[in-house]
Amino acid sequence: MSKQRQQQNFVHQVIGHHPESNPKLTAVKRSGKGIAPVNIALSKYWGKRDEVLNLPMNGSVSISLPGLGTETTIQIAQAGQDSVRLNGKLLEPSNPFVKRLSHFLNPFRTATVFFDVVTTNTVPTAAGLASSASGYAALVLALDDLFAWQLASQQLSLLARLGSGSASRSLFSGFSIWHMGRQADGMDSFAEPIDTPWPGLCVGLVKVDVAQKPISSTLGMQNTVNNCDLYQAWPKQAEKDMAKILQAIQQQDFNLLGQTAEHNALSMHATMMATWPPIVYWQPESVAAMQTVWQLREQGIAVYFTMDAGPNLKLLFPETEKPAIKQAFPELSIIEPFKTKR
Ligand code: 2P0
Repeated sequence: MSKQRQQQNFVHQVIGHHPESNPKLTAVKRSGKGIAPVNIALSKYWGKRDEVLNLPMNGSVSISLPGLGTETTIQIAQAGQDSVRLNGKLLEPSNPFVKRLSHFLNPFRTATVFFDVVTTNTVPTAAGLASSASGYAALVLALDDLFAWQLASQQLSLLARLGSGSASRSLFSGFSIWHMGRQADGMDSFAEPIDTPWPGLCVGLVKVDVAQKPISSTLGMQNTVNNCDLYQAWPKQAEKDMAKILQAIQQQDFNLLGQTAEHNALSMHATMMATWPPIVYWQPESVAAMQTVWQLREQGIAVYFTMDAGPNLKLLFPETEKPAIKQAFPELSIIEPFKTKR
């Protein structure tokens, strides 16, 4: 079966669409809108067991960052092609971002239907946070609105996963868990919220470099899975780490959370470095920031870091450590995921 057909079947299975009649793919309003936050994995997703359906080798746990994310509107286009406006700028049809988005939208239309997509990241570009997770989550919410499917969050997560694995976790606030699933059809690989808040937990963004990364996560994972012997150990560790992160959340055990997240991130990067050709996202300033974190811990300050497929660090620390952390990282942007707005 072609890749396109496989993805189409998956989408139809999720939205309950019947090929003979397509009421599910009729826009019921002029435009649909969706908003979704970015998320940071505490126990990471690295590696796919199915590249067509974006099925992960291991489960992952994340935390969403309120106020940082993507807002997207979608409508049926009058012109005979898709158009994408990103952060106010109309992109060329040949732009890889447009191509990926159009490809994602294919299962949601017949050959003569095109879409106008307007998407804005509320993540300052300078924050160095990836936006494909919030981007595909917001797009799926916008489609749900346009077609009035009123899908449950589990279904929305399944659809977002098809756009970008980490997008499956971006439909929720607070902590989320993405179950790896076991089925070949991918219907059991979705994320759901973990309903335990953690008041006082802080996430700090250390910006080392915000330029486009040299190798995409998608390609990085593919190379690691195919060309790294150490990778064999990864899925097992990831599952163990996920259990520890869940325990830390339930017991509000900050050291367990931080230690596990930092170890998990470094282990993931170790598999990348042990790939050939090597994948190293770190820069000298990334290592300098790690050393600052380790020095702070030696001084008794509770702070840990995690890192994704890029050179920037994300710090984890309790609110009580804010003054010391700010002193060591004067430029730090601090987000408090569980702080209620006043
Ligand atoms: C994560 N990352 O769990 C891991 C940690 C990066 C490092 O999910 O190919 O953009 O679109 O499924 O979701 C980034 O990978 O990759 C990611 P695709 P995605 O957050």
